[in-house]
Amino acid sequence: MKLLVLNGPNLNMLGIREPDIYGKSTYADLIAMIKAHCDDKGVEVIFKQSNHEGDLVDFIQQALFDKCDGILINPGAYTHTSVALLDALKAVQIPSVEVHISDVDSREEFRQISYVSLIAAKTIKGHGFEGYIEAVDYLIGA
Ligand code: CA2
Repeated sequence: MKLLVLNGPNLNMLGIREPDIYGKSTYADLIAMIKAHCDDKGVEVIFKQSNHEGDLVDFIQQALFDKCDGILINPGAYTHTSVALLDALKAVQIPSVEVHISDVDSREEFRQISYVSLIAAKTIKGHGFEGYIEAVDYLIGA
């Protein structure tokens, strides 16, 4: 079992700004937490982050050639705008889970639109970093 964990724009800033919304822990802390959980479950995991939409599309396509069994994606603000990410996820036909650290439903109206949710098998919102662990468990069928 191999998973891709893909984070979109500004998630590399975790712990540096807006701790009231996204918490005090850093992107490196997030990766370490997911890696420890995957090691525990015997799951191979690849981590990618980019601030660029095209890079994220490339990483999704690469998951097909890397024979990934699942994609965990927090598309950041591209959640609310990107048909390209939706099309890429549709194209690779790899089961995906959409994760949002914050509860997007209780924030601005524009955050309540998600193109990625049209293909994601599950969307987890507002569970903080723990949402990524829940997504791993869902994809591995734990
Ligand atoms: O709640 C989430 O995980 C989001 O995907 C985060 C995105 C936001 O655009 C989505 O609506 C919801 C933004 C990520 C920005 O992350 C930052 C972290 C620390 C400091 C500044 C931004």
